[in-house]
This record gives sequence, C-alpha cells and structure tokens, in this order.
Amino acid sequence: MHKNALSLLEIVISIALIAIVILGFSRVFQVGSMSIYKNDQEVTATNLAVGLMSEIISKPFCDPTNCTATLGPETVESRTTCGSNGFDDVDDYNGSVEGPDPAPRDIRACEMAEFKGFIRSVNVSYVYQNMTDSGGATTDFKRIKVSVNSTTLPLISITEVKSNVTQ
Ligand SMILES: [Ca+2]
Ligand SMILES: [Ca+2]
Repeated sequence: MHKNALSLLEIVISIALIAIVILGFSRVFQVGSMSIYKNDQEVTATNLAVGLMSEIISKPFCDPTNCTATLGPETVESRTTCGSNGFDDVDDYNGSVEGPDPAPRDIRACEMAEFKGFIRSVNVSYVYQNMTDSGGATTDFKRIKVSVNSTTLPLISITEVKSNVTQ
C-alpha cells in the first residue's frame, strides 16, 4: 500500500468529523429559524395590540347617545358583523375577546383571517388621575388594556388612558 494513501480508519474518522460539523451547523440554523419565527410572532402580536388600541383611543370617552357610568357596549351594539362596527365609545370594548378562530377583527369589524390563532382581549376600567385603580368608582379617566397572545406566545399587553377632561 502506498504510504500516502488514507487508511480506512482515517476515512471513517474524517466522515464522522464532517458529519458532526454539519449537524452542528444545522442545529444552529434550526435554533435561528425558531427564534426568527418567535420574533415574527411577537411583532405580529404587538401590531395587533397597537392596531386595536389606536381604534379604541380614537372613540369618544362616553357613548354619544347614552352616556352612563356603566362600562361595556350599550344595547344592540356589537363588533361581530363585517362592515358594521357598532362600538362608538371607549368602554364598549370592555370584555371583548377575539380569536383564536374566528380571527381578530379589523376596524370595520371584519375578520382578519391571516391572524387566526391570535387571541386579543380588552379590559377598560376607571382610574384616578394618578392612574391608580378607582375600585369601580366613576372618574374622568378610563384605562384601556389590550392584550394579545397565542398558543405559542406569552401574553403581551399595552395600556393607555383616555381622559374626559378637554385639553
Ligand atoms: Ca357605545
Ligand atoms: Ca359604552
């Protein structure tokens, strides 16, 4: 045998080393793509929360035709018919839960099928000017909390306050 020729043992060891390196790389790529997927989901969840928050905050503090202290939608108001968003004040959204299927709805109350699997919920409560909970007492400040999660994503929440005080 030529003395420069690789022995069978050397070939086997080389193949094993190459295999270990390739497996190592594929593991790195797998972890990388999982974290990209997770980041993508978090961005989507945040966008869903921000989208609904800007919709809610654009509504009046109080119902235009029936301003009472009670939080929640007035009679016959709903946000489940596509093209007919019946919510017309900030607190109508209190207790609303959308998703995972049907998906969360857009500003016209139409289902956004591409976001099936996400769960979006809203809580509205009275707070004092210093943002502490009023314990149910009526104040001139409503705190809106929009939360989004999915089966693979922990809950993310954003909070804003709508004031009844004209600037
Ligand atoms: Ca209303
Ligand atoms: Ca209302």
